[in-house]
Amino acid sequence: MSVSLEQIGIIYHQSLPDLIYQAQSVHRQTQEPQTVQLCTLCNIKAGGCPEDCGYCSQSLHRQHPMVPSGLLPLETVVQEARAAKAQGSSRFCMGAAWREVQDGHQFDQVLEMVRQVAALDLEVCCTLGMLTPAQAQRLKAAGLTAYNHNLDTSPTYYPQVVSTRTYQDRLATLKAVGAADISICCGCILGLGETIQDRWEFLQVLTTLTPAPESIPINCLVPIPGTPLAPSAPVDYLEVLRLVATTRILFPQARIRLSAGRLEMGEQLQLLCFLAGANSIFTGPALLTTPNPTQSQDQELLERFGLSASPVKGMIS
Ligand code: SAM
Ligand code: DTB
Ligand code: SF4
Repeated sequence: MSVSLEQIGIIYHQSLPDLIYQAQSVHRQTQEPQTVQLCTLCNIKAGGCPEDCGYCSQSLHRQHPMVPSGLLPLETVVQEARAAKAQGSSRFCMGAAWREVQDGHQFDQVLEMVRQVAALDLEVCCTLGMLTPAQAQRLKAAGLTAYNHNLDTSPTYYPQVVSTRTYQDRLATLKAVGAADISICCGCILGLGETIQDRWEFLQVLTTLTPAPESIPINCLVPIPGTPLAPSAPVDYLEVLRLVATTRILFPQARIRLSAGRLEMGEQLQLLCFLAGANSIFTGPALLTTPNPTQSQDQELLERFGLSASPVKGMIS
């Protein structure tokens, strides 16, 4: 399915009540409106990344790059996944500050992490940078549910954000992921200095992916001191809301995940986003390198909204 920019613009610019009503209607037909999926992130390899993404603290291109970590030990990662499940997460996402996956011992270790996390009956996601089709097949064989690989913005604005890879590189990895029958998780960042039209173009590209994305993380830029894009102006909250609603209307089946920036969003904007079709959050005290609401804050938030975490397999609720 491909949708024109004009059609996306018409959806986006409806009156807010009409937009939210349409998004809620779609949401109620395709999703369970009382539940929110909790997904816990784990940074299995921090820092030392050769890419120059202008928003990221883990890049080697910073004036004071962070001290890179080695790959976390298998037992630590599995322990974190167990703890995440005990706290209500049904999905566990392992991120590595790599440009691309390289075959060898470290990738073999990651495959073992995927196997052991999958054995806990959790959805398993990885975000490891670029993949070859063969690497995607190996991840699938290990039990990977989904692969997160963000396009971040429009093809036209992309070169302002990162210069060490192209949009086409990103699309090639997404193609390899889809061909291996792994679900696609592909999101954006709002607040990189892009225009509203860039955000529509991002959504338009998403509509051309096969298979359609199973999950769409919406990140609001967390401005990290020392990163080139940190001085960008924050995004008006209604633009976040309109984008979430438009995404829900265009992708009735996808999980829409409120990702980076929830601390800055506050309770009211998160509530509006849930009303507009968001139905997942990243949980845990940290995202990759930046803070996130605590487990008890999130539990309280959901309770106050009358929402509950999506069921976790093998747990009595
Ligand atoms: N290195 C891999 C890659 O880039 O695909 C995986 C990890 S990377 C940190 C995962 C995603 O986090 C990026 O694609 C970007 O969308 C998001 N991200 C990174 N830094 C961010 C920030 N400061 N604010 C919001 N989102 C951010
Ligand atoms: C995604 O779209 N957002 C998450 C996850 N996928 C890997 C990462 C957000 C990172 C925010 C900045 C940081 O903590 O360094
Ligand atoms: Fe590396 Fe990913 Fe950060 Fe880009 S976003 S610098 S690829 S860790």
